[in-house]
Amino acid sequence: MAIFIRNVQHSVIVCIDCMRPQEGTIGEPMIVKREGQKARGPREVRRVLEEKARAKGFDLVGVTSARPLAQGAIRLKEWQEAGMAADMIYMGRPVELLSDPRRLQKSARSIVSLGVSYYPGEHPENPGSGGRVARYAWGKDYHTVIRKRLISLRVELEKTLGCRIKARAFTDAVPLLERSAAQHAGLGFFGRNSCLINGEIGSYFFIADLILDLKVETDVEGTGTCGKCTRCMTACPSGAIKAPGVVDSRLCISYLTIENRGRIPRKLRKAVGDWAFGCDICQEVCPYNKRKATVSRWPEFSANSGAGPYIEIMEVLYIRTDEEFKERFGDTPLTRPGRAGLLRNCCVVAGNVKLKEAVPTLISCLRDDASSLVRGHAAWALGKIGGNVAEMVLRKALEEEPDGECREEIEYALRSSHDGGEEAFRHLSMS
Ligand code: B12
Ligand code: SF4
Ligand code: SF4
Repeated sequence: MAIFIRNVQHSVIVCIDCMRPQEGTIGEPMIVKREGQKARGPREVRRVLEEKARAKGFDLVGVTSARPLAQGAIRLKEWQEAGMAADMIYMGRPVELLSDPRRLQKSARSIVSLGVSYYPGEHPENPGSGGRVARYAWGKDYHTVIRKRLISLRVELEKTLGCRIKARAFTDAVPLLERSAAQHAGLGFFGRNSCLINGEIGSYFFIADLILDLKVETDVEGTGTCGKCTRCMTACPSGAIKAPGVVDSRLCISYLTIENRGRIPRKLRKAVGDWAFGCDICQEVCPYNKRKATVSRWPEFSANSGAGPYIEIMEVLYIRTDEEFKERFGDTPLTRPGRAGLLRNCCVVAGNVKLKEAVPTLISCLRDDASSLVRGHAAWALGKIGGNVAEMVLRKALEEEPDGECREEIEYALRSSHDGGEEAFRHLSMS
């Protein structure tokens, strides 16, 4: 019987009876049959995969071949050319790279696409001082949680199939069109909100992948339809769904509050509402989710295992160092925008909900925060909330502020504070 013993450089297969090394290291995929074991065909491998993946808690299992994702590539190119990737450098990479699994792993033969429901339940009502968090981020950091299970799935497959498997395991972490691959693997169809929708569980699920050098029987493509429904397109508060299945990141609240490293454009701030991290509106209105969403079986994604449905605006606005930030949010997805990004978002929420209690905290941000991004957005929020104290503090800050963009925000805030804290809300489109 053969098992694998790993060292840092490569894996070595040893016989556990005689403990002698056997042939085959990483980079040289080979099948080592156990004594008396029959070779397994692609169909049998598919069966074993299904059984093991389900036992590990994956809700959806599908397989497609490791061929380039041709249709997705065309749509991706159009999307990139229209500037819809905004400042996400990794999404501007060559289309050939993002659409070809073999560029990630030369020996790839199959993509195993897995779905994990993260649905933690419905948002309770905002307590008033909360910044809303998108459901996928209520719990622990899914990258780490899912990857662990993917790796242990691969190990179990190796054990059961008795062969070395070269695999790449990831979720939302490498340049590959995961939704396209998952659609080919039968996990669902593209909704008009561009999310992959599964007829049984809706769209609140992560996609996780194992790229394997093993031939596995493939599944039929995912099919389904939105029919005449256009609810997501109508409900999107910033008009980000430009056409069915096409989301302009520059307008999407999820992008603006998570991936965006700079300012949230002023004309889009009102649309952010109370979303402090991500946005679920185009999924909330979806009839598939209304009917089918069932609570995740993974305890790591439950509301009380991480940040939960709301973060306390005033608490977050007092986080002044990266160490404090890491301590508070370290094992959750909320680290993605960084400390300054999350505080920026909380300022926008405070301004939108006119959180008067947050004025002292916003003043502290404006005076003491090391990031001009935070100072500028704090100024905006003070301008929105208005009042004599806010105006006085803004005037003083204008004299002392060294950053040009930030001074411009303060001037704007002073103007809107004059207008009674109300900013004219103009047309949202970027064009
Ligand atoms: C960049 C990115 C974003 C960007 C851009 C989103 C976008 N729609 O493109 C931003 C930051 C806005 C974002 C937001 C969100 N994201 Co995101 N994101 C990604 C990422 C890294 C790449 C997506 C991408 O390739 N976009 C480029 C466009 C061109 O591709 P696409 O949207 O998939 O479009 C495809 C369709 O058009 C399809 N297609 C082909 N033929 C046809 C035909 C028809 C008729 C249609 C309609 C479509 C279609 O081909 C295109 C290419 O695959 C993926 C992970 C990954 N590596 O794939 C996660 C991913 C898509 N995100 C995910 C999630 C959970 C979210 C959010 C829900 C998070 C939140 N709550 O805030 C929102 C949803 C917003 C939305 N409506 O899309 C999940 C989606 C899971 C699912 N069930 O669909 C993914 C897959 C991560 C994961 N591994 O689980 N995201
Ligand atoms: S995530 Fe929010 S902003 Fe983005 S497309 Fe959906 S509804 Fe619009
Ligand atoms: S809300 Fe309607 S149009 Fe949008 S994805 Fe769901 S079914 Fe499709």
